[in-house]
Amino acid sequence: MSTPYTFARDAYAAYGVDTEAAIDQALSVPISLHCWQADDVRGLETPKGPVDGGGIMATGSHPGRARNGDEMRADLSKVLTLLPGQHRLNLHAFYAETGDQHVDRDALEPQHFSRWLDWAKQEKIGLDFNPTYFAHPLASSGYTLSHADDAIQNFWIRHGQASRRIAQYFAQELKSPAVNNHWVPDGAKDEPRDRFGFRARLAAAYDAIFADESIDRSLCIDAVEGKLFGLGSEAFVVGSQEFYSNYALSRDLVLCLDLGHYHPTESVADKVSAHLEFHKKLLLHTSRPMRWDSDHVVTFDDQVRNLFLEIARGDAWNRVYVALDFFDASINRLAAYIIGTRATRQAILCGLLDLFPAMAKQPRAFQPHETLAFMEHMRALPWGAVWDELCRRANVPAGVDWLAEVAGYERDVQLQRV
Ligand code: RNT
Ligand code: ZN
Repeated sequence: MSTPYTFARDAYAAYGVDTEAAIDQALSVPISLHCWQADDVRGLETPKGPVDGGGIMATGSHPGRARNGDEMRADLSKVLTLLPGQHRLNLHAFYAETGDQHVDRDALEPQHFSRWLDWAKQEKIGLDFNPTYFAHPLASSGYTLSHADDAIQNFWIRHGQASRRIAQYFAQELKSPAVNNHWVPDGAKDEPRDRFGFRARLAAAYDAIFADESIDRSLCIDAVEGKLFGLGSEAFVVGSQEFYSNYALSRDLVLCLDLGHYHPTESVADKVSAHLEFHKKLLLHTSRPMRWDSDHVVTFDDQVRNLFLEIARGDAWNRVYVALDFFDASINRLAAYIIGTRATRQAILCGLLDLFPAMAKQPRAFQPHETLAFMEHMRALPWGAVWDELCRRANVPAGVDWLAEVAGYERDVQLQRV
């Protein structure tokens, strides 16, 4: 019997593309869900740090935000039932749960995340980690690891060191390497007098963090993330793209590319082969910058599609870690997760449905206009029917059939949070 999927399978087979293999592989790529969409990047510390989020900000006041770790985990568990494929959870250090006790960032230990770890075991997923170098009184000057005051800089170095011990512990407990991503907000709103000093101090601080030989680098996978600018760091970002590309390469660390961290006309897809010629691995933060690094929910846009098409063309699946990074407080937060994660996996699937590998076996080379014509044709091919089949095989709702689940959960759970 002919179904939308068999029709699509045959349409792709005509170009030598195996949709069955694409579905299997697309399901197997782990996507790390960022915990911070669930609570609008607030964190669970008591007392809560300053509202200043280091230049990142969730806007909106849709009701139903998770107010504590239990609510976050409940929301994330629900989300996971509505997503196809392999997932992980990406935790930030300020989601430690320390009860009545105040534990500062430099004193955090694995035990402060035991509830997250238990949850990850129950969900059978791996954990990733991020030191939190923002939303803290010692970050209010706008500088952390590059701070000129030794006492402040050392505090953040100790936090970075603690984060690696925590990531390593997660990896050991869950038998799955944990990516530990370092991003600092350090920078200046207006033209600084000194740039050299800040960059020298940032490199020295990271060197102190990564010098800890008790950390097994095959368990704690350290990544570093640069950006172009932030709110309050418009003129100068200490950890710029060039800084981190050079730093990661020279220290054998993973470089993180966030889709929102470039000038809007730059193509992140184009950067992949340039970096992978030299770097061993990349961490990808999928996001959607709208006019600026606004961290909108990821959609199936050209940036995301082209990024994963490029990963597929380089057969670089084992050289990238895929993680999400967006936060929108103006819409239902479960839906935000589901839309953004599905869009990311749809782009992975479409990368795997690329027509060109099979066509490259043809005896004659393509002319540029033919390449362009096939690229356009790929948009029109019935990938949506392949996606729906992927969802069915993963036993999750296809299409937008998950909306009813989100509506029920909003009514019964989220809107009861008053
Ligand atoms: C900030 C970076 C960073 C953060 C998270 C919360 O611009 O993208 O990844 O979004 O650490
Ligand atoms: Zn990011």
